[in-house]
Amino acid sequence: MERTLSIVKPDGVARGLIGEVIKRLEQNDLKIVAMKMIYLSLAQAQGFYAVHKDKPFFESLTNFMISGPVVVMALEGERAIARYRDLMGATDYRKAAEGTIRKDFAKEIEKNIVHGSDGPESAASEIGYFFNRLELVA
Ligand code: IDP
Ligand code: MG
Repeated sequence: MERTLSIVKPDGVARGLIGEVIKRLEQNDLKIVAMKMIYLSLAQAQGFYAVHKDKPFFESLTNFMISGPVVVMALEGERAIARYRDLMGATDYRKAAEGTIRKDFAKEIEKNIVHGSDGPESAASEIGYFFNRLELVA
């Protein structure tokens, strides 16, 4: 069993895609073990994306992430990290496989609907960034 962090980004929330994302998680045996809607501060968004702080898109990305509320979830399942990345599709929606969330809904490389952890270390630190142990069920 593995856990991973999922975020429905501000574009996904604004476009009414929370339910669509959750439906795909539930249909693919990714169990939601924690969930909340939050409005990130700039400092919180910068902290979350600290690994990208030297990238040219960092300022734009962090401002996008505070442009509206997000839905943050911790997911659990067999190979949850990789299986959720497969459901999301490639970062660039133009390169994402058919039937993935990003292929089906994203319109820009930055505004790509969802976030997902990229490995066991980032999953653990990202879940810990948003949830304490009491907030994780199961
Ligand atoms: P990921 O979300 O697929 O893991 P990362 O490389 O970790 O992709 O990038 C984090 C986020 O930064 C992406 O989801 C996207 O919103 C944004 N991003 C990544 N690359 C670019 C880019 O080249 N231009 C603008 N935004 C980007
Ligand atoms: Mg990433």
